[in-house]
This record gives sequence, C-alpha cells and structure tokens, in this order.
Amino acid sequence: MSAQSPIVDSPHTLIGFTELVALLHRVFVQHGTSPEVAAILAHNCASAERDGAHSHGIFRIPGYLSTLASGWVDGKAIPVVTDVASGFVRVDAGNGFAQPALAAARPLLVSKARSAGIALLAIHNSHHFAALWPDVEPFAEEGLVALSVVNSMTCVVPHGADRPLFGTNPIAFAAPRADGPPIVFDLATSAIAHGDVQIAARKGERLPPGMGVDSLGQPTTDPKAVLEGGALLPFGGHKGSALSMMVELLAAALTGGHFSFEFNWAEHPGARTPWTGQLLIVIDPSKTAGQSFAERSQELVRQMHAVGLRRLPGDRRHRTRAKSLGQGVEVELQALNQLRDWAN
Ligand code: NDP
Ligand code: PYC
Repeated sequence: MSAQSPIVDSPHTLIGFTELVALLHRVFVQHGTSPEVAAILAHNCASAERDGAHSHGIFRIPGYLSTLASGWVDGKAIPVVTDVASGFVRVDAGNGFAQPALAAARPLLVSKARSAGIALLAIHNSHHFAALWPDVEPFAEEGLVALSVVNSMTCVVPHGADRPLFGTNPIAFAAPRADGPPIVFDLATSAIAHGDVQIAARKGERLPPGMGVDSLGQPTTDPKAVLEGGALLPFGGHKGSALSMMVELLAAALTGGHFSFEFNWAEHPGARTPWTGQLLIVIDPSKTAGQSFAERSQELVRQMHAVGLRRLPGDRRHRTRAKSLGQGVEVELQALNQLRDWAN
C-alpha cells in the first residue's frame, strides 16, 4: 500500500498542471472559499496529484467540499499573524485552512530565520487536510532547512493502549543539497495514512498486516473494519507512538491548537478536516561552520548511493513530477468530469 498507486483502475486522461490548478481554483471558489484561499488550496492539491501523492490530491476534493458545506471550516478566513518573540511567530488561522496561514506568516518567518539562524511558526485554529511536504519543500528550495508537524483526528491507538487517541500525525522535513532537488521526506506516524485506508477500501484491497484493528481491537487487514469503528496503529510500535505523541505536543500544545481528540465535528455532518494546529521550524544553514550545508548533504547522498541505496525519499515524487510536467498530469477521467461539474 502506498500513496503512489492510482485510486481506482478506471480510464485515465491527461491534463496540464496549470489547467488543473485553474480548474481546482474554480471548484473551491464555487464552494465557498475566497479566491485567495482557493489559489493556495488549488495549487497544493494539484501539486499532490502532479507528484503522484494520490492520497492527498484530487481524492480529497469531496472531503474539502463537504466540509465547506457543513460550516465546520471558514473558507474565507483571514489569518492573523503575531510577532511573538525574536524566533517565534504565531498565526491564528481563524478556523480556516492551515496553508493560507502559513502563506501569511511566511515572509516574517523567513526573515527571522535568516537573521537569528532559526525561527518557529506556530499555527493554531487551523485545518490541515493535505500532504505536508508542500509546506516544507519550498523552504529548502531557497536554501533553508525546514521541519513541520501537524496533528489530525483521533484514529491511532497509542502503543500499549486499548483505544485510539492520536491522529495520523505526519512529520515532514526538507533540506537543500548542492547537486539536486532538496532532500524531503513526509511520513504519517501511523502505520498507514488514513487516506490510503480509504483508497484501499474503495479499491476492495486488503491492508498489509499490522496496520489496523477492528472495532473490538482485534488485528485486521480489512480497511472497512478499520474505517467502521476500528483504528490504526502507529508505525514501528513504541517508536512511532512516541513520535506521534511528540507531534501532538508540538502541533497542538505548543501552538495553542486542539489535540486530535479535542474537537468534535459530530454536529457538522460532512466535516472531514481536523481542527488542530501545525508547527514549522525553519533553520538557516548558512550559519553552519565549515563546508556549506548543501555540500555536506550532497556528500551524505553520495555515500548513501555508494552503499547501494537506489531510492531517496522524494525521488519517486520528483520522477512523477517530471513526467506530469512533460506529458500532463494523469487523472481519472470520471474524477476530472466531476471536477468540471463542480467548477460551474
Ligand atoms: P509514505 O509511506 O508513502 O511515504 C513516506 C515517505 O517515505 C515519503 O517521503 C516517501 O517518498 C518515502 N518513501 C516511501 N517508500 C520509500 C522507499 N521504498 N524508499 C525510500 N523512501 C521511501 O507516506 P505516508 O503514507 O506515511 O503519508 C502519505 C501522506 O499523507 C503524506 O504526504 C502525509 O503528509 C499525509 N498525511 C497528512 C495528514 C494531515 O493531517 N494533513 C495526516 C497523515 C498523513 P516519496 O514521496 O518520494 O514516495
Ligand atoms: O491521510 O491520515 C490522513 C489524513 C488525515 C488528515 C488528512 N490526511
């Protein structure tokens, strides 16, 4: 199971990346976001589709739209940025999406990181329904190191516990390197992302063993049993569980956002977006002593390849991106037609 498999085995077609962004922009605006928010979400979602990150591309649009219709999220929210301290920026997303909040705070965050060497951005009152790598990769493209965590919704049983408490809580990291695209990884701290469980259920596939439990807490490989009253497990037992706990602390406690178990969307049927928080830490590696950081990270990559490594995290996305930008983004025909309906 992975984010690289297309959603269903139905006819596919190609659409240009810019055309896809424009189409998604119209869809978001038609469903209640401001043009500014639509531009950010459309680019984010189209980028995921372009890179083959299917669990957080077009697949997510119905969830965005049902959430907007439910009144759970404010699609026109205007983020409020506060300069808290020399290395600390806070942004209240106003019950809107996290990405516009990041965009609003970004110039201040980068200027603080460049002057102090490190800066932190604490986003709260925010909804994150996307892949996390688009939030960190652009920093590395401008020579900075970035780390981000975001918590989601209760669906993961902490290691050694009986019932779910944590979210799927991803961690994303991006670092520049001298001779190639940035080094980027982005991983859920659950054994599998919730989105991939939904995709497996739609395709009628089983999950690999060790990923989830059913409503009685018994191990299951049936994605529907996980989705209907069951739960996920952390990756790597106690180790992934500790990282998931860390994400709850950094993304919620430190930002002023909700823990994954602290919001209740029951009164908003159709709501799908977790109302939590997000943390970013941005470091300016030009302050490092000795050889440049980008040269050092390139050396690490060189040595990893020398011991036989063929695939770095991010390689698959970049390969898919190059193909999508060359020939067009491959999308399910039925999904594209649905987007065209929603756009009008
Ligand atoms: P994967 O397990 O598919 O991939 C995790 C990372 O490992 C990626 O950087 C991937 O690179 C890399 N990778 C995968 N396989 C290999 C391999 N064989 N060798 C080397 N590197 C490899 O991701 P997840 O299922 O954990 O997460 C999917 C997405 O879900 C993420 O984008 C995450 O942010 C998102 N998510 C969002 C949440 C939210 O609340 N907003 C909650 C949970 C998840 P590559 O991308 O190049 O394949
Ligand atoms: O795939 O686990 C997930 C997820 C949760 C929120 C957004 N994506």
